[in-house]
Amino acid sequence: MAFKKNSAGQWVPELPEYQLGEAFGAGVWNIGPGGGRFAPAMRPVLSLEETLAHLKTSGLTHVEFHDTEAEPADAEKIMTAVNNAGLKVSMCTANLFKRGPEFANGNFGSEVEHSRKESVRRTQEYIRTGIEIFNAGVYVYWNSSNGFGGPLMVNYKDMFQRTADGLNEVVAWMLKEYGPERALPIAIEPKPNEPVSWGVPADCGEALAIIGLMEPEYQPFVGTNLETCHSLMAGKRYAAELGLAAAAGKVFYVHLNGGTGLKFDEDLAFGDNDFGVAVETVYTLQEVGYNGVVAIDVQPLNTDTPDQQAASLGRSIRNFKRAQQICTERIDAAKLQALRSTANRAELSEYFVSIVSGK
Ligand SMILES: [Mn+2]
Repeated sequence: MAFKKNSAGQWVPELPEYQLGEAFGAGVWNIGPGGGRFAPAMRPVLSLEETLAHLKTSGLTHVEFHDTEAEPADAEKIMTAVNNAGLKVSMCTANLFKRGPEFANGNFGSEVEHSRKESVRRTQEYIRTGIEIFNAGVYVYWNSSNGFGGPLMVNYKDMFQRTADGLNEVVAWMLKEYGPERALPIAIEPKPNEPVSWGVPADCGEALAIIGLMEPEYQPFVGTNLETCHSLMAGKRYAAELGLAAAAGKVFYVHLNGGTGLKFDEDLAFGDNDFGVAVETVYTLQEVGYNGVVAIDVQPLNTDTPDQQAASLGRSIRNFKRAQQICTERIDAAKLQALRSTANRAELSEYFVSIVSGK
C-alpha cells in the first residue's frame, strides 16, 4: 500500500485489489462483552488471540485496531498474533476521543493548542506503526470529538481550517519520513454527532471540503472512509455519499453497517434492518469500482450470548454476499440504465422491488 503516479502525473493510492466480496475487515472492538449505560454486559472479555480466532471463523480476512487496543509499544507482539491467526491488518486509527482529557476539547480543529498538538503527535505515531509494523492498507481519521457543543463555542471558520491544517501537518511529516511510495492513505470518516453535538466533518461533503482546504500538494494523500450508519444519522443516503466520494476519486475505504434512521450510532449488522439498502450499497460499490477491503463496523446485539460474540459480523458478511448474489443474478445493468435515462421512476421502483424481493 502506497501511492503511485497516474497518467496525469497525480499521486493516487494503490489500494489493495480484491474481487469485491473476497476481503472483509472488522475492528477488534466489534466483538466483546457489550454493556453500557443502558444494557448489561452479556459476554466474557476475550483475549486478543480469542478475538482474532472469532474474527477468522466468522469470515473476516482483515482486522482493524485503535492505538488504545494495540499500543505502538506492543505492536510487534500483536502483529505476531495477527499473523498466527491468518489475518492481515487493513486499517489502523489513533483514538482521538477517549484516550485522555485533552480530546474532550476536540482534536485537529480544537480551540485548545495542546489538543491539536496531541492529535497530530498521536496520529503520526500510529501512522508510523501502521507503515512499519502492521503493513496496514489505510489509516482512518474518524472525526470523533472534533466539532462543537453549542453557540460560539468555537470560531467556525478557524475550526474548519485548523482541521485541514492538522491533516497538512500529518501528511507533510509522512511524506518527509516515508515518501509517497510508502505513504499510508489517510481516510477521513465523517460523523454528524456523537460524541459531540455537532461533529466536523459531518458528512462526505464536509470531508471533501476539508480536503479542499488542505495544501494542494497534500490533498492526494487524504480521502474518505464513509460509514452507513453515520450517513443515516446525517440524513444522507449512503450510496449517494459513496457516489460523491467516488466522483472526487476519494473512496479510500468503506465501513458498512446498518441503522434505522436519524438516531444514534446503532452499528447494526449490514443488511439486517433494510436489505434493500444493502443491495443498493453493494451495487453502488460495483458501479464505482471499489476493489478494496469491505470493512464492517457493527456491534453484537444486546441479547447475543457468549458463543455469539461475532454473530453480527458473520451475518453482515452473509448479508453482503446475499446482496451481491442478487446484484449479479437479477440486475441487468443495461436495463437499469435505460430506465434511468428515460427517468421512468415508476418502472425503476417496480424493477428495484422485483430485484430485492425476487418476485
Ligand atoms: Mn458507527
